[in-house]
Amino acid sequence: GPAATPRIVLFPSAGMGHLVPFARLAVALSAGNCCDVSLVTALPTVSSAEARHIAALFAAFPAVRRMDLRLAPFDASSEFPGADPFYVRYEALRRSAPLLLGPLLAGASALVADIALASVAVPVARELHVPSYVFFTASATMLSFKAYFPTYIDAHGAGRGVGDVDVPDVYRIPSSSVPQALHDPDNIFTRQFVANGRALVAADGLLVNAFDAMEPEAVASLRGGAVVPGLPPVFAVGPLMPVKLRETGEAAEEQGNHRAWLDAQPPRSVVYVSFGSRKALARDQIRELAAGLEACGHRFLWVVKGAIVDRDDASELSDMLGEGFLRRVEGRGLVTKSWVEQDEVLRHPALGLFVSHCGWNSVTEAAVSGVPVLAWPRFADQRVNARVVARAGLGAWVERWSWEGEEAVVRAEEIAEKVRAAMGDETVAQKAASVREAAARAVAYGGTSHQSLAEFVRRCRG
Ligand code: BUP
Repeated sequence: GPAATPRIVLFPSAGMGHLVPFARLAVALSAGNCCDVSLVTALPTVSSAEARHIAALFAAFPAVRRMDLRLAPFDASSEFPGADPFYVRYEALRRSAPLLLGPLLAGASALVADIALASVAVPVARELHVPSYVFFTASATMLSFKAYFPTYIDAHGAGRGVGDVDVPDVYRIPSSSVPQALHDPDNIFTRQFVANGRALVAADGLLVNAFDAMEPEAVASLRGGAVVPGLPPVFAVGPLMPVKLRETGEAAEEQGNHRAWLDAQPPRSVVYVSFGSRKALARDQIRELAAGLEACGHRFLWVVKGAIVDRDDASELSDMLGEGFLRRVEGRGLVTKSWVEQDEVLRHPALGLFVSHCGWNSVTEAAVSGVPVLAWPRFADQRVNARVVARAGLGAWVERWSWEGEEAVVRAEEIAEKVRAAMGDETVAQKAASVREAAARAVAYGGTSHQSLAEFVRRCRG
């Protein structure tokens, strides 16, 4: 009979690092591949950035169906005292998912669940006879680590701290690059991580926002069965393309200012500095970074974050940065606490370097734009991603610049020196440009990622 339109339900977890790639996938499937797409939105969102992004997405792409979930307040304070609010949200979603999924999946041809929900969503979808796919929003290398980690734990036991983890045919991840939380078996993140890792074999397929040419070992080893035997098909569909959304109100005004300022700067002259949407730098590190940017002599655009959840961030820029800083760098440096359209910033011709925490979305955006990265990973998967960046030639990683807490504050002089070196490095710029070309080939018609996405849609069609 005629090929039916696949009805695909996308179920993200929480945080911009997950919502952004899910929104891109929704648009790629809906506008790009004629699927009937629903996006589950759990309300209230943890951050206000998520609420704005959701509103802008549905306004721009009315064909994407909205499935709102009103979540009951979930008090995790006794069970997981002091836990990160985003991980607490994952837990709330995981506990509600068995009840919620039935109605959400009525008539669906496939579920695409966020990795943070995998161990709950995959078995429930199976019971409902709906094929389930897991979307991994980080690197293929990290996916290989996640898939392999339960095997490592079974062999070495949990609770003794985690040593180097030799992911078969991918790479030996040094203990120092293993996400910090995983050294503690009782951590909320560790429990979720191991359970979700075990669930991968039971899914009908895995989607990852990565592309073959950037992480050839990881993609090949996942597909070839070296990492874990019996994994389902792996669809490397990245880098998923940023979608143009219209900001409104104050955010739009701020963005107009950034754009106008960038337009006035010479080509490849600006250092863009951002550590993502998840964690603030320590106050003394913010001061050192300010001094480093001042000393490096280059123009810069710096997104400063003062708190984990944006709504809690009441700190004043001038207090964080120190007396007189903003005045001294006026004209040469732009510092903002508000959201910037990062993918647009990175594609601006004035951009010369991206000092980044290496959240995976940021890395994919740097790859799309060919802007070299100076990697400064801080937690979770970021050291693993930083190594991908360095190995792929997208940028440099100063391995000493590292986790918060374990490492002394990185001093201004060293920051200035490394920024100057990276800005003057023509080889780095050329290699980053070739990563951009490889990314463009992957997503172009007939490219590896284009084909992977088409194959995924074919399977959903049944
Ligand atoms: Br901050 C900020 N503007 O001002 P990552 C972030 N972003 O567009 P994270 C903006 O949010 P996880 C801003 O372009 C990227 O798409 C950025 O995701 C965008 O890091 C996304 O880079 C941030 O993966 O999330 O936020 O630390 O830890 O889940 O990777």
